[in-house]
This record gives sequence, structure tokens and C-alpha cells, in this order.
Amino acid sequence: MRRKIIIFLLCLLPLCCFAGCNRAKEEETDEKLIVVGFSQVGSESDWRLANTASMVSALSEENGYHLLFDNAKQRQENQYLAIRNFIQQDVDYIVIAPISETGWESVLAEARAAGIPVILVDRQVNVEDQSLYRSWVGSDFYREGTEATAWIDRQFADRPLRILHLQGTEGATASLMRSKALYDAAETHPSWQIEASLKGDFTEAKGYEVTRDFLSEGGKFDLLYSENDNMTFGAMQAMDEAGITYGEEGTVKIVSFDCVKNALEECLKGKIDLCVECNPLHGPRVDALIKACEAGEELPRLSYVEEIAFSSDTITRELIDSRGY
Ligand code: GYE
Repeated sequence: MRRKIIIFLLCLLPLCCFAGCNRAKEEETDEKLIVVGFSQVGSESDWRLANTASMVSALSEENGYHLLFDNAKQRQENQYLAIRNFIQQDVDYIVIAPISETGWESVLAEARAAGIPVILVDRQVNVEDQSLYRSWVGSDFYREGTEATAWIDRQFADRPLRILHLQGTEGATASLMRSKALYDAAETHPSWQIEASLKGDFTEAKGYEVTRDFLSEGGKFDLLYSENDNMTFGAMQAMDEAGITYGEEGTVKIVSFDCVKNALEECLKGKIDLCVECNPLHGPRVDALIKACEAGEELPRLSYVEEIAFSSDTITRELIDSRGY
């Protein structure tokens, strides 16, 4: 009997060894993974969801990363908490999509003191000390805005124009710069009247609410300048309910930012007149920056991505189908 037990245990030995080796191997690979803490703005828009998907797929284990993802739910205090948590966990890199531009000095200084490189993505931070972060990649939001106002100028020139302006999150670069482009254009076009700049926080629900209230108070406009597609969808619903027509055949023209799939579909139907692209696919760009940093290369301070705009006359089905977001 004893002999049988010994033989049985001997037979199990190679199995245990195999399992143990595997574990050791796993640990070895784990060690080589680059640990990244990513503090994301929230999940306020289709653009944001596409951005999160791009970041998660680029910073994957197959690609050499262990990603700690935090959704700040549009609250900057949550970003501070997440970043301090990343610092405590001694991650290799901190990536931040900052909600607004201000209020970053202390927490970025803490990351720098801990020797953790910070890479910014999407929106920017307004800090004097440039050594608080290594690199930023994102869109030129002012250029996006001037692309929109140049189109408005081509359509209306100096004819009287009442504009309803839906603004994104207060203090966010995307909102500040798209707003600035509109205000600058309105200054050089005295016949353009910004009827109201309403805060929609980049969400569909808010876009709906503020447009509905504006209309129910008797507000009138000829053009909607909406700083993202989701607020546009909300405004379209409010206009539908109020019986206001829009798009190519309608009384109101719509200019919208982001170019998410549903917006391009509306553009193809002639319901949105101009879609200004904002590219959310930053994952591979952040991956490239981290890999360059790992290789000891100097990182560019700012990298702007290329973007275009689509009007209802230039958009096609093939184009929509060929796009990744
Ligand atoms: O336009 C909007 C999102 O910062 C570019 O944030 C981003 C903006 C984008 O919520 O849809």
C-alpha cells in the first residue's frame, strides 16, 4: 500500500513542477509589463467611449502593459484621488485626460516627486512649470473651431444670423477653444448674433434640457453651434418636440463637433450640416510615446492630430463605413 502511495505521488511530481514553472513564467512576464495608471474624464459622450476603447486596446497585456483604469465621472476631485492612488501603487507611467485646464500643480508635482512620468492626452493643463508633464497628444481644438466658423462664413457671409451656442464642460480645452473660435468670428461678423451660450457639459441629456428650456422661453435661432455630437443629438430631440426643422431642408442649420458614427449618419441624411472631426483614437499614440520614453528618447512636448470636416454634400456611405469610430 505504502509503495502504491509513493508511486502515485511520484507520478504527480512532474505535474506540480509543470504548474510551478508556469507560474514562475507568468510572474516573469508580469514583471516586464509596463504599469500604467490612466485617469479618464468619464463616459459622457460617444467620443469618450471610443477614446476609452482605443486606450484600453492599445495599453493591453499583449502589447506589454498592465493598465489601471479609472473613470473620474466628470469630477476633477476623482482624478486627484485616482492619481494619488497610482502614485501610491508606484506605477511606471501616469496618463491623464484632464477634465479642465486648471488646478493641476499640486498633484502633478506629487507625481514628479515620486519620479513617475506623466503623459497628457486629449485636453490640456494650464501650468507654468512645463516640467510637470512629459508630453501631450490631442486635437487642435481652436483649429477645429475655425474650420467650423469658416464654413459658417461661406454659407452666411455677413447676412444676419442668430446663433445658439451649446458649450461643453467648463474649463475643458475642447470647450474653451471651440468657444473662442466662435467668439472671435462673431467679433469680425457684426451681423452674427450669439443668442445664448448654454452649458451642456458634453452630454446628450444636458444638450436636450438647455435647448428645450431656451425654446420654451421663446428663444429663436438660425444656426446651432454645438461643441459635441451628443449635445447636438439632445438639441435635435428638443427641436423635434418643438416642431422646429433643421438640416439641409430645415430652418435651422447645425454645426457639430466630433464626427462620431451617429452624427455622420445624420449628416448623410442631411440633418446635420457640418460635422467637424475630433479624432479619439489616441491609444496607439500614447503607446508610442511610452515606448519612446522607455527607449530613452526625448518626447515631443505637444503632438496635434490631423482632422477634417464633413458637410452633407461631401459625406458618403463608404466614408462612414470605413471609419473606426
Ligand atoms: O469633443 C467630447 C468629449 O475633450 C475632445 O470631450 C474631448 C471632448 C469631445 O466629451 O465629446
